[in-house]
This record gives sequence, structure tokens and C-alpha cells, in this order.
Amino acid sequence: MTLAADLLDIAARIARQAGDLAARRRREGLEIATKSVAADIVTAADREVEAFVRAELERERPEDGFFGEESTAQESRSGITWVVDPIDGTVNYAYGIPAWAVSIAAVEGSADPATWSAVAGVVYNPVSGEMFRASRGGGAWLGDERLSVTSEVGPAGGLIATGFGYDPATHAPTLERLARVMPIARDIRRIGAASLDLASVAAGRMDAYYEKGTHPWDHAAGVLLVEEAGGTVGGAPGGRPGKEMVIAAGPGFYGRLAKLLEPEL
Ligand code: LIP
Repeated sequence: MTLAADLLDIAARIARQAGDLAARRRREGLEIATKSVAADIVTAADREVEAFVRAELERERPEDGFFGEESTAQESRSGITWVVDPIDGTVNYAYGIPAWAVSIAAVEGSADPATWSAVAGVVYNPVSGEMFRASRGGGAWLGDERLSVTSEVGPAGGLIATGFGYDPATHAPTLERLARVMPIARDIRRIGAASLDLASVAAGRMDAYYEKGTHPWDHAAGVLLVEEAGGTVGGAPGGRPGKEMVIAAGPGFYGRLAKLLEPEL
């Protein structure tokens, strides 16, 4: 078995167990705290699930690094770092909206999205039971179905997913950005979980996704899904996906969307 296939198997097994733990905790009732601003919440389950994922990865591959949303980073001694969002779509999870996911990616290189290369990744929605998975060169899959981004966008425009940051100070520029994009959109979807947005682009359920202000753990696995599904991903002009911007689309639509997002980047 190749390294990528081995890492993918580990990621899928742990994501499924972690998602089932998160779903169990949701049924039992949540303890919620706030992080950066009032709307930026974290649940005890976020922290418990990340601790579970971290312990399982440590047991399987003790030399690997760790870079997660809710705990301190660990430098890699093997050249592989795990990038983990234990519950992406935390607000949906807290409200009981069935659109949240466990996102786990294995990357080669330092824990820097500007330079790392994703090798394997999964996005698991425990409510739908959908395990989106990809390995570098191995394609993107949902069960036995090989995923592919939409090949072209018709005259009605693209179905485009995006998101809003937790900080109210970011909302005005976000709405201005949305106004620039609407002329090429048939409609907008705001699912509330970047990893599921990216998985939807990979599966051809959305034509594109863009968002400013996300974290590496939100998009590390989803970006690999889109690339392995034949999509194009990027960020600031000529840059990689990152906090400045994440853009993902089929190759025939990416340029039109990126051009409308560039003025501020
Ligand atoms: C969320 C992202 C989403 C974004 C939210 C939030 P979290 O991540 O997945 O795309 O719009 O503001 O950042 O906080 O649920 O892990």
C-alpha cells in the first residue's frame, strides 16, 4: 500500500469514529463557550473530539506533526503533519443543523498552507454518513463514486457557496464582495462549513466556493478533494488557498470568479 493510501485509510477510520463521538455528544447536550467574538463559539465536544483524533493519530503515527483548531501545534518528525478540524460548522452543530463535518488532512512539509502539499484528506458528515475522501493522484471519491467538478456553467450562472466571518466588522466588505460576484451567480449557498462547501464543489453539487478569513483546518482536506476531482483552487492572485482567500471551482469557471475577487486582494 502506498503512503497516501495508508494515510487515507487512517484518516477515514478516525474521522468516522470522531464523527460518531461528536454526534453522540450532540444528543447528550452541549456546553458552549465563546472564543474570539460572541459569534465564535466552541463546544466541549469540539475539544473532546479533537483530543480523541489527536490521541488516535499519536497511537498510529507518533512521529507525525499535528495542527488542529482547538489545541497546540506539534512539529513533525516524519515529514507528515495532520491538519484537523474536529467539528467544522460548529454553529450548525450547536443549532442542530445537519451540516457539519470532521475534516482531517495529512500534508507533507511544514504546517504552513502556503507551502504544504496535501497527500490525503477526508471530510466526513456524520449526519448524512457521507465520507468524502481523496489521496494525491488517487482521485476524489464518495463511496464507490468517483467525484468530478462541474465542467461548465450555463447562461444562468454558477451556484456559488461562500461564508461570512464571525467578526461583525468583516460583514460590510463581505457583502460588497458578494455584490461583485452576483452577476455571474445563478444563486448563492451559505452552508456554514467550508469543508462541506469544498466537498460539494468536488462532487459537482456546487459550481464554486470562495471565502475570506478561513483557517487551514477548514480547507486542507476540502482543497485536495477539489484538486483530485479536476477542479482549480487558489487564493490571492497567484497564491495558494489561505486566510486571505480560498477559491475553488471547475477550470472553466475559476478564472471568471477569481477576476471578480481580485480587486481587493
Ligand atoms: C467555519 C467555516 C465556515 C465559515 C465560518 C466558520 P468553524 O468554521 O467552516 O466556512 O464561514 O465562519 O469559520 O468555526 O465552524 O470550524
